[in-house]
Amino acid sequence: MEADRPVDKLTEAEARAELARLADLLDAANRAYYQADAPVMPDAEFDALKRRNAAIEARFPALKRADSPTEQVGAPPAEGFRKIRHAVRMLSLANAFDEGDLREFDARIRRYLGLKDDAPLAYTAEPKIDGVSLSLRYEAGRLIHAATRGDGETGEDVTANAATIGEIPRRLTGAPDILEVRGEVYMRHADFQALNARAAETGGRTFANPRNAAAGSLRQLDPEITRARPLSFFAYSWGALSEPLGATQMAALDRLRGLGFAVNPLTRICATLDELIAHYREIETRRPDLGYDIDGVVYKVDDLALQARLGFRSTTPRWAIAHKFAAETAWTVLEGIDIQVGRTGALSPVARLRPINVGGVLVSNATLHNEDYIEGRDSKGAPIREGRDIRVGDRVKVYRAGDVIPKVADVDLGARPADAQPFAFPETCPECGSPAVREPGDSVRRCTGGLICPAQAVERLKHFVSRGAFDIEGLGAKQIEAFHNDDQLPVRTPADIFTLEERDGANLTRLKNRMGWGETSARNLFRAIDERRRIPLHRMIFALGIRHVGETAAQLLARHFGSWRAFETCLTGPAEEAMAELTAINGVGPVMAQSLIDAFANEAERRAIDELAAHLEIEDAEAPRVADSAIAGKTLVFTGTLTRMTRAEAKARAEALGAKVAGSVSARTDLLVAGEGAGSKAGKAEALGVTVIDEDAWLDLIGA
Ligand code: JCF
Repeated sequence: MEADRPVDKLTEAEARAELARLADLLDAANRAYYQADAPVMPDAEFDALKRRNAAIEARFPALKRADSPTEQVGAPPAEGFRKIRHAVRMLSLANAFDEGDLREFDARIRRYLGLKDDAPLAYTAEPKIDGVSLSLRYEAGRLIHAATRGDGETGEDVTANAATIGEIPRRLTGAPDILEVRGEVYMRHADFQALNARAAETGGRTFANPRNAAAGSLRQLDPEITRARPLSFFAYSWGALSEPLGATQMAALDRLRGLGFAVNPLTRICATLDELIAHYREIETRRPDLGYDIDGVVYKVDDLALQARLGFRSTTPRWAIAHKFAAETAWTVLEGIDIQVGRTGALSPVARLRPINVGGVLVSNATLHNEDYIEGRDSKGAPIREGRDIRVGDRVKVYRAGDVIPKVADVDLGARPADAQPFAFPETCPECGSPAVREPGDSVRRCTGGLICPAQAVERLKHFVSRGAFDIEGLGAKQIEAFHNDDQLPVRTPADIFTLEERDGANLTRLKNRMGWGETSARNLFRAIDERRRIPLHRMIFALGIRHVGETAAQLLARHFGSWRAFETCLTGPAEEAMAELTAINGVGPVMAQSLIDAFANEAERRAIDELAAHLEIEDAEAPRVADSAIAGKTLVFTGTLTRMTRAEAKARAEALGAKVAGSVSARTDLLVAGEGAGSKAGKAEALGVTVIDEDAWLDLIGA
């Protein structure tokens, strides 16, 4: 039977067979998921199978199996590792996909530093290892701990496991007193194949690729298992240091090599963009013979003093970029198109594909973006793929670049079945039946059901417990799914999470009997929930899942308002005032502002937010890190030409010291920095009684 026969067309016998098939598939997926690091299908696919199962059960209640997947909560969470807070944040890298992105990266850096196009600016270039990042802390030459990246701020303590890796020294001689070495744990192809071969012989579990094998091996609770796994390590960066490792990236890497770390031998200094590109091509050519997986080339500004001036955006350094290898493509059959409903109600078409290997990864789903894309038009109505539409049954080209979601890029009209029909995009929400509408100018059709739409409610809850939000250990997407569907202990709104324990009662009977949790994992869950009754303001704002408000915006808002009270007061006050205050925040535009105002104006949303807030102690936003800096909390305006740093750098410096930078002088301006040739702004500032200082005074002020 076809896997995606519509549920309402199934005969009873087919339904019985299909329920058996789904029970097997879901059980296998669940096991793979909970044994970690070997998921056999994307979450979205798992969710879709689960929904199909529920739909069949709803139509044939008598066929519901004793082991029905509907009754299964995801397995209780694995015992955790201790958490380690990184002394210096562990960063990720921004991506470049082509030479244009690379030229832009270089131009941005030159602009920021005020360097001419032809001024010398050297970069390092090294292969980007496809493994797991790890931070090693040494004190007085001894390995003190090893932590995974985690969310960049806090990682998992895998010290015992890291200490079993041959390429990670336990002792160093001649090292700085405090030294944090960062790098990538990975598995070589030969080791990976041998490991899988052994596992297959002994009936153990095999891994899909070397990256998963490395991740799974590093995150073993028993270090003896890690010891038996052949892991390797390349050092490429550092965190806290008691003294500098060198003046340049390359010198620092040489020092690490001298201390006994493996540094990738293909790391080079490149003096020009052309040299970077040449080295990229060289690495790409050698990629098949390296013996380990890489997914691009990392470029870094070599001069560490320049790196320090460039600093960071929210999660990535300005001085580095990962140049990813070009995408892989493959042809397969489009077996179906499903519509997924996201957190903000967006209806996303997902291609169900006959599974196909695309550059080493088995792909069975891909995005089709939106209805215009399926029809062969872009958002402005211009043809894409020369206007060819995409139909179920078509032979399609699948495109996969790095870790982004694969997409359907093209269609082979010559192979189109005679009976293939144009895809009819639904105009009602497949999850709740509410009208799905497209606002003029929006390429996305959205369900208008809001919180009454179960799909939106569940996605909102998943977002609520996700990493940058409440990040509740033991309460992930799978558990949310189960709790949401549960008729005895339902979690329908975020506030419900905080009443779970109370609702279950002292004996936890419902959780234990009905949902299959053990005493310990239930207690751990409630402890993890209790830990989040105190929450930093920025996490609270991000967790609300308001459209257009991502992690960075939530940080900006938290820093601006300082307290939940101030944030809420603004958003529940007169809309024009809220709009004016919000859009005055650097980085907040009218679209985001309107989205915030709308969320707080919606009665159901408001109720959910108030009920949640009643369970929480929301911590005020941290005063800017440098609260004692002379300009913390002040509003600055720059005018005229600065000679020692660019406007961009001055602005970033001021913001890092807790100041706000405005574009024009007003009564609210605290300080005007007037460079050479300052004009009318300086006059206006004087008229308003605003303090005006010159560039030298500015440099003194920030201690430059
Ligand atoms: O090889 C890597 N995966 C890799 C990751 C190499 C680097 O030089 C990196 C990195 C992540 C962050 N450097 C940074 C700063």
